[in-house]
Amino acid sequence: MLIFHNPVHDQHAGRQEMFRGKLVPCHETPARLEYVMDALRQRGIGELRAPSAPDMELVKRVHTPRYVDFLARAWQDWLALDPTNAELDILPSVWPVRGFRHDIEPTNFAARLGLFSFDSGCPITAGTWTAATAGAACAIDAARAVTGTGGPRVAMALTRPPGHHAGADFFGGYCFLNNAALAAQALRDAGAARVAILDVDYHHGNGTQSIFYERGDVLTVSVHGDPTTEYPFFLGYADEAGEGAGFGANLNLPLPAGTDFATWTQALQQGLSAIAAFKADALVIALGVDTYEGDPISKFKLKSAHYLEVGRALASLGLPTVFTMEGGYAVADVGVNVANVLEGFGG
Ligand code: OKP
Ligand code: ZN
Repeated sequence: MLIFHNPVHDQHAGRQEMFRGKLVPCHETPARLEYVMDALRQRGIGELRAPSAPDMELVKRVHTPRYVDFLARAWQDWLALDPTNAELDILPSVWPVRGFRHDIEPTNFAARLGLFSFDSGCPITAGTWTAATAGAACAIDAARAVTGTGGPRVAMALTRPPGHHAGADFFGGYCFLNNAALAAQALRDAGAARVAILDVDYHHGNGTQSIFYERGDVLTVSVHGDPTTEYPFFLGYADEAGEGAGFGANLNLPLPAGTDFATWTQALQQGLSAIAAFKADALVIALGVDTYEGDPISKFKLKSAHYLEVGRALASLGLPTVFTMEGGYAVADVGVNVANVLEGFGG
C-alpha cells in the first residue's frame, strides 16, 4: 500500500475553537497524524511517499475558484486588518442565513469569512493553506497511483486537516479542501466511469454529499451519528437521496449515539451492498476513527480490534481504493486504530 503523507501538515495547528461560549483548545491537532505515522512505521505497514505539487486545476473544479482564491489569500487579508492579528487564529462570527441575500459578495473580511464557512470551530492559521493544499496533493496522488498501470490496488492520503465537511465553497468542521472529493474526481478523470465514496467517520460527510448531490457518476454513502443530535446537525438524514441526475446516488445511514460495533457493522454492510449494486469502478474511503469508544467528541462504541474487521469488510468489495484521513480525536489511539484498518484491508 502506498501512503502519501503530508509533510507540512503541522503548519496547520489551530490554537482554539469556539465551544459553549468559550475558546477551547482544538481537538484536531498535529499529534494525531504523528501517532498514525508511528504506528505504521512500527508495524511496517505501507510505503511512505511525499506528494507532488497540487493540481490546482483539479482543485478548482471540485471547489469554486472564488473559494479557493479566498482561502489562498485569507491569512494576508487577516494581517492587513491589523498586523497584531498574527498572534490570533481566524474564526468566523457572522453568516448569511435564511432571509439574507446570496447574490452579493461583501468585501468586508469578516463578512467574506462567513460567506465561505458554516461554523466557528474551524480556525484558519498562517499555515492552513500550505497544509491543506499539500493534503489535496496527497489525495490526488493516491487516486492516480491506484489507476496507473501496474500500480497498487490501494493507496492512502495520510493528511490533516481533514476534508469531508468542506463543500465546493465553504470550510467548517476542521475541513478546508475536500480530500475525498478530490480523490474521487481524480479517479473519474483517470478513467473510472463510476466512483463510490464511503464515509465511515462518526460525523456525516456533508461537504462530500453536497459536492456530488446532483451527479449520478459518484455515489456518496455515509454511516454516521444521527444529525438530530450529532454534528453537523443540518444534513445527513436518511431521506437525502440525491437530486436530478444524482437521484439515488446518495445514501445516508444515520445511527443513534451509543451505537455499538454489532449495529454499526450492519449499516456498513448496507453501504457496501449499495456500492456493489452501483457497480462502482473505484472506491474512496473517508476514514475517520472517531467511531472509537474512547473518542472525546463522539458517541459510538467501536473498540480497537474492531478496526481490523472494518478493514477486511472494506477490502471485500475488491475495488481500487483510496483512503483519506478524516477524524479521530482520542489522539494516542488514532494510530493503532488507523493501522488496524489498513492491516485488515491488506495489500
Ligand atoms: C470533524 B470530523 C466539539 C465540537 C465539535 C466539530 C466537529 C468536527 C468533526 N466540542 N465540532 O468529522 O471528525
Ligand atoms: Zn468526525
